Amino acid sequence: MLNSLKNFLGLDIKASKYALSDDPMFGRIADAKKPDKWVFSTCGYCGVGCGLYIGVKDGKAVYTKGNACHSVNMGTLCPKGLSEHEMLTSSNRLLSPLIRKGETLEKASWDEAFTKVSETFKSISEKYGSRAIGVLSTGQLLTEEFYTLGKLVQLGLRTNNYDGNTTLCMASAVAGYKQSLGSDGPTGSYEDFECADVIVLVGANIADNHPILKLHIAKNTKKPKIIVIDPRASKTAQMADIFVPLKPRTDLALFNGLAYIVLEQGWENSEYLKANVTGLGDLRRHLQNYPPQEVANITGVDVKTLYELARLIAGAPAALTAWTMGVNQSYMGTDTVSAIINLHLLTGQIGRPGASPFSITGQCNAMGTRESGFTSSLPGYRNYGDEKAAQEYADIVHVPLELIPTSRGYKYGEIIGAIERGEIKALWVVATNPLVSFVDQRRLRAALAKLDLLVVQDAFMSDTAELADVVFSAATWGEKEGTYTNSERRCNRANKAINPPGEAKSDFDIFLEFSGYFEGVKELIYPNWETPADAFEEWKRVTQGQLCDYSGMSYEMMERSGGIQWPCNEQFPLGTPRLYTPEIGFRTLDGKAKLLSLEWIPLQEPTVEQFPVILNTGRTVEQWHTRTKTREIGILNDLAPEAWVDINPADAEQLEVKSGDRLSISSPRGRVDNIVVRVTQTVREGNVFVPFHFNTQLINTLTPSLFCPKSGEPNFKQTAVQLHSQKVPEGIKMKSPQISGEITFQRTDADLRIEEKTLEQAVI
Ligand SMILES: Nc1nc2c(c(=O)[nH]1)N[C@H]1C(S)=C(S)[C@@H](COP(=O)(O)OP(=O)(O)OC[C@H]3O[C@@H](n4cnc5c(=O)[nH]c(N)nc54)[C@H](O)[C@@H]3O)O[C@H]1N2
Ligand SMILES: Nc1nc2c(c(=O)[nH]1)N[C@H]1C(S)=C(S)[C@@H](COP(=O)(O)OP(=O)(O)OC[C@H]3O[C@@H](n4cnc5c(=O)[nH]c(N)nc54)[C@H](O)[C@@H]3O)O[C@H]1N2
Ligand code: SF4
Ligand SMILES: [Mo]
Repeated sequence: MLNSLKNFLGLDIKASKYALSDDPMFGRIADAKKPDKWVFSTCGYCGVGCGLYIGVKDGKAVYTKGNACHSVNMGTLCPKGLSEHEMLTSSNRLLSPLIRKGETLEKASWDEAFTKVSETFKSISEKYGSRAIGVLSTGQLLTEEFYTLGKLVQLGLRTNNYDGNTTLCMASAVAGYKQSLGSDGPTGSYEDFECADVIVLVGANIADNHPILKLHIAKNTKKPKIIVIDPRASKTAQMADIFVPLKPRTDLALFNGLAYIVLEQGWENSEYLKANVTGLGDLRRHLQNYPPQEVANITGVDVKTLYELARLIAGAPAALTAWTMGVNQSYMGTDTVSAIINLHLLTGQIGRPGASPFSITGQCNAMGTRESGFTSSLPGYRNYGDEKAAQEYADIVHVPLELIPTSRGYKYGEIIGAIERGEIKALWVVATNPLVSFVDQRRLRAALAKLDLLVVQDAFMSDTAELADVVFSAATWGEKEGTYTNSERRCNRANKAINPPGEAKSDFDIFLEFSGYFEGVKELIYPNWETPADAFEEWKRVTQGQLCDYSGMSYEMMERSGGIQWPCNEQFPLGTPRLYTPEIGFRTLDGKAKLLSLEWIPLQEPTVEQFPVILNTGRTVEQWHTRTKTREIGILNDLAPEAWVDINPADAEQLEVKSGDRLSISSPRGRVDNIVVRVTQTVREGNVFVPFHFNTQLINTLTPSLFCPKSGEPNFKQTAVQLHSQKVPEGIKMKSPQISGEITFQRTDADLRIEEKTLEQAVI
């Protein structure tokens, strides 16, 4: 409550020309904005899953306020959460369906839009087969909507060429968990940040991207050792006790090296290994290829630090490793995830408070689509090709077994390839904006131009919607209801606070109504469904007995307790903080976790004379992805209105640029101009960092079509590029390669401990 009041104070001062009075729930509020009611909900941006209230006045959302009683955020919100209601009234909202007439998109009725799309889907199916329809979705719908969409695509439209932006994001974590532990599912809980003795953050810049997680670290009374592994001295690196600025894309070798040292020193947990894992002998042999000096050469992390890291992780009563995109977005993302899990298995750092290999989820409901979405697995973490599982699912939902797909269709990148080849003729894009977020934009744009039909379902006029033949106008967060599941498997309520604008409909209603345009489909897959609650009730039955068991949950219980962590069932009626405890076994056939022998591979697009610099891409706290939601919100956009390039002083000097100048960046795939220079020690020589949010400086023009073969996740984080100064007409180019020079990361604040370290030369 104190936090709530503090937050409001800021707003009150700003609005001081208005009269103030007490709100029974939240204290002093300007009368002009004083809500008539507060609606319980959950943040719709990132996977932290903060609990909040939406303040509604005269049918409009006027406030967003952290829920002080919520275990995830304890009353606080980051700037995006605090201003979330503002995006609802953005000028770029879609108010009705649209159909393309020549060059322009014109307003249409829902019946016209549904008829046009269903007729085209049917004729394409008849002519080329149903798999000529592709669907791309997201991690930002409600679970009830994901489940409804999955059934429509797989059982109604009968195409398995269905994937989502989660393949740009969490797919490597999913595939890594599966190959090591037998199932997807983040193993830990936020409370592990509160009780771990060692916290390792790998390729995870939580200070910008999951800011509220820092509160859980702050609650840790053990003064945990914080280790940050990132080639860039991110804001998160500033809070590290040990900052490990490894060379880009060498994490797998680093974790293999740490595993080597653990075994060499006898620091493994033999008792745990004997009872719980297979593959130790093979791993021991395989790791002989990763002795410390070799790993130091690959990673640029010195041998002494390697021993120190291994000792800290193995010796800690409880160690937590949390990772995000620096690990997942890689051509060896899946195996890097498994290398992290290997180390945790070897040291028995799993299944206990504070001990976990823990992926932090990106989007608000990426978990919901992983579990229910029907893309990388059958609903409820059932595997494709498992006949028993398919039969079980068919029986629960009363459909013939023949309808259940026996294999996964194309992954995101493969869908684009199939469009290029003319194999996929129609694409339905739901709540994702590939024309900013996917790699190799020129290639993507050319592929999309080949489609017979592009349908985009969005709440805003996105870059992709602008290109569509038909647009379905969707409601968004605050205008519809259902559940989100966050990084720690906590399922929470997101309630409807206001009506959608114009004729926009909830995604749930769109799927239900659209299914009625295909004969017999609605009756078969949505028997008597009317509201999202109907989908949730079926979802509970579908998950009963599965690892992601929702059967013991209810909406009412979620609101009362601020969300519930699955599995929640008769055995765990209040939910479960962590997986793979003595009560929850591994989901492999023999019930044991697998130690895997994993090979590090050098950069797949190495720097060359023409492209001597490594481009790293990522995020900033103020913006959300492709900015459809954040670009009109003053407190966010004013702080980060355009892209910038972080460049090391030595490189800046060579290019003769200073902060505030403009650069162009080129790669073998294209060129991006007009990027503001920020000279900084946070990036190493030969490396630059650019946020990917901005269509004005579309950085994914440069990124390669290079994917993890197991997960299909793109390698967004390393692109070989050339920098061109825009100060002189011809431009000055970077010379190649940079051989000498050392980078020193500076202390930025007396209170923040960051090790002053010298780095090995950056260019690989
Ligand atoms: N403000 C804001 N918050 C967000 C989002 C947003 O758009 N805006 N998006 C949400 C989503 S969907 C996601 S997926 C998360 C992403 O959250 P993060 O993964 O934290 O975000 P990124 O900035 O993409 O990348 C994280 C870090 O990986 C580092 N990195 C690059 N290459 C390597 C490498 O080879 N090894 C290692 N160890 N690290 C490397 C980068 O330098 C960067 O600091 O954020 C979520 N939260
Ligand atoms: N270079 C580079 N590229 C990256 C990344 C990177 O680190 N570097 N990160 C990747 C990652 S991790 C991710 S997750 C992706 C994100 O990439 P995208 O998914 O393309 O990004 P968003 O802007 O979140 O797109 C979501 C879309 O859904 C719409 N929307 C919002 N709410 C609703 C709703 O309720 N219903 C409907 N129908 N639509 C809605 C929004 O307006 C927006 O157009 O970007 C990836 N691209
Ligand atoms: S940390 Fe994530 S969930 Fe929490 S308020 Fe910020 S964006 Fe929303
Ligand atoms: Mo993501």
